[in-house]
Amino acid sequence: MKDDLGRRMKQDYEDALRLTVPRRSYVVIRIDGRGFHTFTKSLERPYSRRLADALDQAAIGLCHEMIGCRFAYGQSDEYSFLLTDFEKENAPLWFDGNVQKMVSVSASIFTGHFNRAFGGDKIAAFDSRVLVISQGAEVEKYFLWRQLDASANSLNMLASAHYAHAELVGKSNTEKHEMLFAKGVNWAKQPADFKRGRAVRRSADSNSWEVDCTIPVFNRDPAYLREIIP
Ligand SMILES: Nc1nc2c(ncn2[C@@H]2O[C@H](COP(=O)(O)OP(=O)(O)O)[C@@H](O)[C@H]2O)c(=O)[nH]1
Ligand SMILES: [Mg+2]
Repeated sequence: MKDDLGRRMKQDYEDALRLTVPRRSYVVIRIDGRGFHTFTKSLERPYSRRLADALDQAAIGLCHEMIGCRFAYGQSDEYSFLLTDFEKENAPLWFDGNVQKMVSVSASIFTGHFNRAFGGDKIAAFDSRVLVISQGAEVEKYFLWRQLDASANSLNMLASAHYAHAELVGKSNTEKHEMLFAKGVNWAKQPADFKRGRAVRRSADSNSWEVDCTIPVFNRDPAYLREIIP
């Protein structure tokens, strides 16, 4: 009776929402801080090293756990992970591509590691989403897009550290650069990882994962991503 009931519950209700990532595709998982506009209120502006370090620790923790993880890229309150399953025949796909497992477990591992590394009383939460991309060139564009977002975010963060919100409304990027310049602040001279983001890559012996804080501008140096994306 119990086995029959279980089988029926699974079939009728669990299987109904079972979504699976297709094999031999590029899979990207992006994790983003929930309501971090509020969570980061008391943190250093424009760039909180404490926040970046905790995000990096969480990303490393997740890279260790995910099967087929190749690379991770992080900026602001987010991290994107690239997973593949096609370098070898029969290479496994994390949770056999079960989307619900992939998003829930990635968010929970990342959240656990982040909160341990960050400390403090407040509990941070993260959402997670899975993207399937069929072409390597498009994966490159994906990471290009996130890095463009890093530049835009860092300019906005820098501007809002020197000007009130009302003064910045409707201002173009060029105008923001000029306003900062008027106060002797140069966006170009800010730390490279603040402007470009950070990567987590396998170490040379490929036994561990390490943070790369000196990544290039992907647009200018396409070899960096092309070396990583299989
Ligand atoms: N103080 C501070 N805040 C940051 C830093 N990096 C990201 N943030 C905040 O994180 C937020 C992330 O944006 P977004 O994900 O779009 O907004 P959310 O929906 O509130 O999480 C930004 O609005 C910033 O306020 C940082 O280095 N220092
Ligand atoms: Mg967020």
